[in-house]
Amino acid sequence: MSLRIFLEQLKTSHLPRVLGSPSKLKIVYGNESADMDSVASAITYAYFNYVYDPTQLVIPIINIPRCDLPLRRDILFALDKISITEDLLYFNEDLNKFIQVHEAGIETVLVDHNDLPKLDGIRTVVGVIDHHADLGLYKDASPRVIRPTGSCSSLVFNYWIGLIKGWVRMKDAIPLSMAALVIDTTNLKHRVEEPDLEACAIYDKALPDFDRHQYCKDLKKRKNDIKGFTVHDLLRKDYKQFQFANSNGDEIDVGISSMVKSLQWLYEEYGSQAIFEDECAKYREEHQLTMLVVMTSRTDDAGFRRELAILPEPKFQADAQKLIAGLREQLQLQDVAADFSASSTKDSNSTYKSYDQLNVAASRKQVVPYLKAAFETL
Ligand SMILES: [Mn+2]
Repeated sequence: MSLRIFLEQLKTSHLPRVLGSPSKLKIVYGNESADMDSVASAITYAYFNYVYDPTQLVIPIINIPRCDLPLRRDILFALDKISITEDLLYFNEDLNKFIQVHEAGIETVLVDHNDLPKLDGIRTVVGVIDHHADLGLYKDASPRVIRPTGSCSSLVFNYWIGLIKGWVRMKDAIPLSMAALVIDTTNLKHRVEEPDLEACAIYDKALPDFDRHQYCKDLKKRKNDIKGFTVHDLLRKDYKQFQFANSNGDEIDVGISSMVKSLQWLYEEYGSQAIFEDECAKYREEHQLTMLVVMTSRTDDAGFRRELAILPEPKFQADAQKLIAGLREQLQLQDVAADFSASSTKDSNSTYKSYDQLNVAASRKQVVPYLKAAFETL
């Protein structure tokens, strides 16, 4: 059995057999950023589940529209390494179809997130494996593994190896688990926790000739390759949306896009800061957001660096400033140098504001709970 054969058989015989049957359909899906970790966690979970018990099927779903996969060049590269092609995968539009045709209902396993699924018809969460802050939901789910790790894929692997007992039958999917691990931890250099080391020790034993260092470099190169992408492509390439509520009953919708280039690079690449802002404003309107946040990260001569930019809708501008004031200390936000913004042809009505984020350890995973807490006190 290989991962490819599993996916082929799923498509041609298993899924047609269960779809529309009187028993529940079980799916596993990662978070809406559909980054390497979410994709690897979902696919490996489904495969290991099958290796463990071929009578219990779980369908892996990639939590984006099919047309968005080509924006993720690192994922295409990792999938290609184990001969997985896009036609063997399932996306949001496939899930919508399942919800419509499968009246018996759908059971869901969440990997790489632990909040409420947005789609109706998949409210029954039966399993959770995640490394984000525990929201305390689905206390009866089994498995329910939520703990900090560099990569959620490590928790998925460790969970299943405990049941399968031995990596031999899991070996075929290890390059995919390893892709998520090396991307999330820069080949064990950052944010590594015990479960990552545990999983990695087995990966290295199973694939002794595999050059992890080179694999990490190859993947990062593709992840950072945004040649030919529009600003709109970049905004949706690594995007998550949240709804926060405060005690007054106000609700805000906040979208956060992560990008792998500096703001200055983006302004130059797309013509000017004004053009970049304009595209962001269009995206904010398209998604009906109260505020769009852009988080950048990159490594340059000064080391690893982050920036944060906000673009609130005009009527939220004053509150957005208060929110930022609440985050300033935790994220060590600093206003960008004056000459930097003065050089742009900034429209005086613009609500755009950007900051250097000196707390470089805080990725979106940390920023979201900070934002949530700051809004609660607003
Ligand atoms: Mn993750």
